[in-house]
Amino acid sequence: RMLELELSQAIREGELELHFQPLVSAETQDPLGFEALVRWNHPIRGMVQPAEFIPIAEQSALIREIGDWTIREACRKAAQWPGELMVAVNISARHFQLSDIAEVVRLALRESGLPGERLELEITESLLIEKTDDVLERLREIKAEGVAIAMDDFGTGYSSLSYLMKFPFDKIKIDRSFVSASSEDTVARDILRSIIMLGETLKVRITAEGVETQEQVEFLRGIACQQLQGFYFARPLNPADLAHYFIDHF
Ligand code: G
Ligand code: G
Ligand code: MN
Ligand code: NA
Repeated sequence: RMLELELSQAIREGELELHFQPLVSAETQDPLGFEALVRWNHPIRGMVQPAEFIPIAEQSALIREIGDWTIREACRKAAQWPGELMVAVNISARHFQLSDIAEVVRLALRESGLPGERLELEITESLLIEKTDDVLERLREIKAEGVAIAMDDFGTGYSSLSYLMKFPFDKIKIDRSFVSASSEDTVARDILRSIIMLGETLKVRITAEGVETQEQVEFLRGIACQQLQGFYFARPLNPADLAHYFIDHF
């Protein structure tokens, strides 16, 4: 495939870049950190979204190079940010299979100087479906570096609750479909309330994703959701927009 060939050159050519979307405190609306979202700045096609090229990368071993690069680049960038801001990196299940992620994380922290406590890895349930014991062991190894593990897209898979029993997640990111539905649907609001209570019981931090309206912010604050993320606060920011964001907020 044409795109696959080009993708293999993209890293070397410096065509991949990270955009960063803020996660804010629900209480103060101050930024707590950013989620790294990879983009491919293709010389002819323009900005290619991850939904287009991550699946292609996952079909080959390219996801290993892209994923390893993303971890190292996210740490390198975050080490230059003001204050104690954290950075969250999405890890695909296939990347986790192909790479020694714990080793990559250790290298990324060492070469950037970023404290492990300021890095978070976002994983989805698809990772936990396979070879659970091995995966859990490697996640523990990563946690031992001080790095937090978040369950991404919570509520959309088919076995989220059983995974919460099997592994001590530091954070749950509630899928944006619940936040979106909450504007119209009392059941969605009841589910959100229940997930917050679950988080309190398990001592797991909760982030609500896909926050787009003031009304959603107020509802989520009212039910004591701690962290918010979504277009209401900011879209994923390219390097120039991120620089402006820092000027405005620090
Ligand atoms: O940024 P955007 O909303 O277009 O992201 C679309 C999807 O691509 C999301 O599910 C997101 O988690 C995923 N994605 C974005 N960046 C990365 C990345 O660096 N690695 C992996 N594995 N997935 C990513
Ligand atoms: O799967 P994951 O949660 O990593 O997906 C992140 C994706 O969600 C990114 O592509 C990002 O652009 C998108 N996103 C972030 N905030 C919002 C939002 O408020 N609304 C919508 N529709 N998408 C969002
Ligand atoms: Mn994510
Ligand atoms: Na998510």
